[in-house]
Amino acid sequence: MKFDTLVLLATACLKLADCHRLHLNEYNENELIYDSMDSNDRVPTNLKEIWGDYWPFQGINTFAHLEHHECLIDNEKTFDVALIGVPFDTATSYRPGARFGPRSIRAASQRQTSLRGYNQRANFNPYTSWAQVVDCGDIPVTPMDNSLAFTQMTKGFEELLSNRKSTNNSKVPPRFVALGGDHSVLLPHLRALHKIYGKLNIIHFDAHLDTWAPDKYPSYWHTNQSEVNHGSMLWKAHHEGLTSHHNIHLGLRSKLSSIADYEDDDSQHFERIEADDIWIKGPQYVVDKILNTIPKDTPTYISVDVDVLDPGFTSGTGTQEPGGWLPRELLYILRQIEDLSIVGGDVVEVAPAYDIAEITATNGAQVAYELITSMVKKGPLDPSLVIGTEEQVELVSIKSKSEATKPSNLDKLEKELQDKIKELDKLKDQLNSELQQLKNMQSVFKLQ
Ligand SMILES: [Mn+2]
Repeated sequence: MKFDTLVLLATACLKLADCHRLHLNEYNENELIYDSMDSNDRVPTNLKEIWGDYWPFQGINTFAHLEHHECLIDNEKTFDVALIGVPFDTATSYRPGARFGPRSIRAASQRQTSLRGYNQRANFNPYTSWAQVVDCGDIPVTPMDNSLAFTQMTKGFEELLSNRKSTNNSKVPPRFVALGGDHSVLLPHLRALHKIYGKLNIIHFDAHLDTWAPDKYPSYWHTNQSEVNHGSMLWKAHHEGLTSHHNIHLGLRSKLSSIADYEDDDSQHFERIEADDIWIKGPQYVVDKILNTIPKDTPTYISVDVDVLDPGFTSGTGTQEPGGWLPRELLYILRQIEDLSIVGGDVVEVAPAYDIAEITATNGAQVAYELITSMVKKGPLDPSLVIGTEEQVELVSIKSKSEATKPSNLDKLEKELQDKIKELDKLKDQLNSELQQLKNMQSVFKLQ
């Protein structure tokens, strides 16, 4: 390169730098803000307006960037629909890790904002309608003692449902979409809802029955607490009298102990939709079956175990079962049943340690969004659904009194069976301890 070309280039570079410096020298913060505002024809009134707009990947993670209320601590604030995390997973029978579900679902929900919250499947934006929708944070649950954990969860849900008020009608409590946690977190939620609404219809999306009696998990060792796990909580709910006679499972395909599992399930008043029904019999069959099973104007709970979806869409869960639903099928069905009286719901079993590229958590966040959409779109709950604790106690006692004087044949049979099971359990314990004694004696003889 010639010398004069080099000089020319150097001069040009210096001029450019000069220009740039000149531009920086002219930079004025106020001008920058007001210039751009002038061009948009508006003047900022506060700092929030200037600094409050996040891109979806920015800011602290609450669900869908919703306002965070510390709902368990603050009993003054009112709200209508809320997310509540339940980070508990020590009732899991296989892969643990769902205690990290709430935070992973929150992280995966970040592309939901009130500005982009319009649900085109529902023609509705749940975040800009009548309802105050908030993120209540988590129930602090111990990972060290399941008995204590269930007390904490039960008290937590009772506090939220019995002592918090909705904005619309002080007699109707807010509604919650719980983020699990393993599936057993449904039980404390149902206990608290039962105190408000009485018996609940359960719509249960899951690969598994979850109505298994505790003895379907055979073990010599047993406590009351060991009865409750993430495959037996619906059995427990039935035996605590929390569920109605109108319940349905959807997406079933798990291996069974035997067909007797279905007979047990029948006795707990569940209809069953198998995973294959959705493509063999079609989505309309599934929708009709739900709407024919669940009475529209009675309190209904929707529980979604993400393992209802095929493992291709839910690697991040504890008990995968091949051959599950597509996310589009689940979302479609959820939209078709939006007109039911949904008093609560959950998304459970998201275990992010096994998740690939946030796929499971993103599906979980979408399900929570669909549940919120349905709750808000339907409008405030009919106050007549609320039975209330006192009347509820009276109703239950009247009912149990009449049942005590005139027990049906079925009730008698059930009682007899339960007594027989208890008797056999005792015998089993006795035989086991005798067997142990014999073994001990045998080993002593061997030693001699
Ligand atoms: Mn489950």
